[in-house]
Amino acid sequence: MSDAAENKIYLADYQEFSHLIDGVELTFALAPTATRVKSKIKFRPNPNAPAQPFFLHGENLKFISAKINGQEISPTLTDTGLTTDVPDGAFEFEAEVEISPETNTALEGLYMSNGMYCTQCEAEGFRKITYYPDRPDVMATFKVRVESDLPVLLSNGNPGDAGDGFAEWHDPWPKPAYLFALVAGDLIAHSDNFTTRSGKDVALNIYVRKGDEDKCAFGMGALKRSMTWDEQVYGREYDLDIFNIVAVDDFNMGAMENKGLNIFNSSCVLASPETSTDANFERIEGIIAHEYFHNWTGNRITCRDWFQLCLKEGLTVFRDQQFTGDMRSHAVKRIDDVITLRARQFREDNGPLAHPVRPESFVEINNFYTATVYDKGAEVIGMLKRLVGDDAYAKALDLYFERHDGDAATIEDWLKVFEDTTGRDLSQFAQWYSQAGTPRLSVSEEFADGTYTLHFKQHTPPTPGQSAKKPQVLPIAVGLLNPNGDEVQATTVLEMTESEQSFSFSGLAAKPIPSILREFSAPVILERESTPSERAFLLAHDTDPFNKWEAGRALAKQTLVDMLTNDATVNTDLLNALAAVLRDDALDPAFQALALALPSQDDMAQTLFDAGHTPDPSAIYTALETLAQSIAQHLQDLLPRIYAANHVEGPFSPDATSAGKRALQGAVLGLLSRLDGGDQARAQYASADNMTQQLQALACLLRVDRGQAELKQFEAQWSHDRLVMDKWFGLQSGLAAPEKAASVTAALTEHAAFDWKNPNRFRATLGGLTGNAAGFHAANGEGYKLLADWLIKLDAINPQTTARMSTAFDSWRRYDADRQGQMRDQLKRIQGTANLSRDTLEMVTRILEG
Ligand code: B3K
Ligand code: ZN
Repeated sequence: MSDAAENKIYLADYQEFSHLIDGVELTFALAPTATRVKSKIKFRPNPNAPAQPFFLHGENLKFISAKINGQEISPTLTDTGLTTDVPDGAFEFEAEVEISPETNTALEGLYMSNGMYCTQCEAEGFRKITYYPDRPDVMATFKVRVESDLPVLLSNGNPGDAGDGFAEWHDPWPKPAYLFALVAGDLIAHSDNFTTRSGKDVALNIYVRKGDEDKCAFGMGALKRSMTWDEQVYGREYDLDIFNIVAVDDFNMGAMENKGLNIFNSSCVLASPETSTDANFERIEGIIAHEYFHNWTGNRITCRDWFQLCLKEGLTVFRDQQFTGDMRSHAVKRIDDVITLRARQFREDNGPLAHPVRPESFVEINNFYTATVYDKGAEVIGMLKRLVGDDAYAKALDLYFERHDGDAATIEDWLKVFEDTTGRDLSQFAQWYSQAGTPRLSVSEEFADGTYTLHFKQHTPPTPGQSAKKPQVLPIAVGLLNPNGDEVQATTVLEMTESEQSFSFSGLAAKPIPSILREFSAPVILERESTPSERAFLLAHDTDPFNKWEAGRALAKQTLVDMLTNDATVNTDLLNALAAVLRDDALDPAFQALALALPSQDDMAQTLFDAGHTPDPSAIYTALETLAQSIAQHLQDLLPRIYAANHVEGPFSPDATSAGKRALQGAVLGLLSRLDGGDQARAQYASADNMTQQLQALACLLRVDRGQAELKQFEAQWSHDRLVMDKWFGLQSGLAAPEKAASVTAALTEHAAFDWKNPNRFRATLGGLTGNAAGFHAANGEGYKLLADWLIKLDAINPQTTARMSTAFDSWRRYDADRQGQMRDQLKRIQGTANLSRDTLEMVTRILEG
């Protein structure tokens, strides 16, 4: 890692900051290129800190002046901060700096988006606003005065004085600087209120740009549902008089949980039936819940240092997953979450970027907001809950909130509340936080004299920097079915702690069919030999909805692997099993839609690679097309009936039942279009009164190489709506035929509406290409080159989004020598770019060396 390695930060080097803070006062005189920030900070020595020079972070700040106890000082200034001599006891530090929000294209710190000022401080953006100990374990109360002629001036906490050209805010809850926020703009509020269960009134507002006010109602409902749920399920009440959400168009990620002032990417809060799909509605509800839940898991209890990021993110993801399950369907939510986990986290955990849920070193912390920290972090909590049981989990959480409210805590603190609640020794379980890589769990079985035994073996392949792995604690939820399809053993959790371990079930009349890893009870790759007919049996009979779906998924994957490696024809067990799923009216349509969906190209590439083959992206694409065509033909008599039966009457509602029917209709439409050349899709497009169905139809048409007229119509209809136009861009790069994907994407980047500085538009367009696996990996290397060209260009203005998108190359070692060479060349070209950001340099270096 050469240069980058010199700036590595290590968990083992943690030490406390020299001082504690008794209060912070900030005054912002806003101006696009010359905002003045005055700070007054009351410091007192921290008795627990080791001796160290007094250092405040500060980056890209124009220093105007600083004082200690009213006396002007001349501190030592560097690119990263300020050092000065300080008195022995308590003192007041004052500074004045100038910053330029308008030219801040990195979207970190204080920046501008469409004439509005906003902030993003997590993880280390506050140091771009003023000099400060910008670390999560330094917590303080903030008073903020915002001066500007703009009509809406917001910050954290409760409102104070306001008048012509200014507003003051006071946040009574001590917080780290990463939770600081400020917004100023010409905004409209969609307002409501909420009474907490102890009777406290809270004013709620969603602030948006003019024209977006009709897209706030769903988000407001989601916020109120989240507030109620957190009271009912976790006993957590809101703690300020006001809760504000602001929608911003230019944002590097989804949303941010700043205390009392959540800032959202507009794509994650604005919703209407005409412009948002069912998936958008569900995601918006989930993200609003996630940010709201951070008020307790993240804000009231924060992280001691950034290595502990999973403490707040894993837990908050776990909580938002529970919430969505409660609001919609647990079965469907679990399947969706596992699909995402495998697509993002397993890919990460099995490639050069693999790292533990709690990493031990980093160069740029923004590169560690990963699927491993978030999604595997949530899986670890799910396992813990399963191991200790629901009651103990609830008790442990109560103790966590009681013991650590107001703390900057660690994973050790988190595990200790579980140990204290249950008396369990969690030292082996703690390895889930420190050991990277996805365990492989293999199983063989034995049946004799009515006793059925499962022999398990686990091993975790090496990951960068960790060659030797230890066995993990695995909760393996198992059920048994008899050959008639009746359940003879209800779900029971086997606790595996060794490399090899066996578990027996006695008193069985016949050899049962096992359903292993129900609900996907541990984030492992299950390796089990099985036959297509046994998988079809489980798809028909398993009482666990996750494993029922999983049986179908495994059957489809097995068929595809056989087609790709043995020239096999499509397996008829799969076709018959899918027909049975569609005919079963007792099934939830959302589940039926999931059962009809095929594994992704990327999933197949990883599966083949794991099985010792070199994946050919073009062959995978063709096999998936062939399989979809066979399914369509096999189900052709059923499809029109299912399509009609799932028509949702009446005005659009985004509820789970209606969304499930539309999802099934969409899946069926995809198959029908392979038979009718897109006629039904064209009819659906013409009559659609909501974005779900309009977009489904357009996607189906593009997949069968039609829809050019509809694409034009769509553009004319929606050119005024930036979020809908993101879909228009993404659909074209995402669904272009493999040989055309790079040229279609290149043409899109020439389109007048391609604003490459807007992260949503950039991600939609280039992310569409990278998600189009056969197109991105086209043998001529055009996809790789186009992405690298754009990453190099974007890095100069927005390192965070660039670094994030460079992960498209992280699977490079899976492929043939030509593709490997082409990807390596592009990675080296990026790496060698002059003035490359620390963010992107760290990522491409890890990808190349890992
Ligand atoms: N905590 C923020 C993510 C901040 C990302 C900084 N690069 C959003 C969330 O997880 O809720
Ligand atoms: Zn979060």
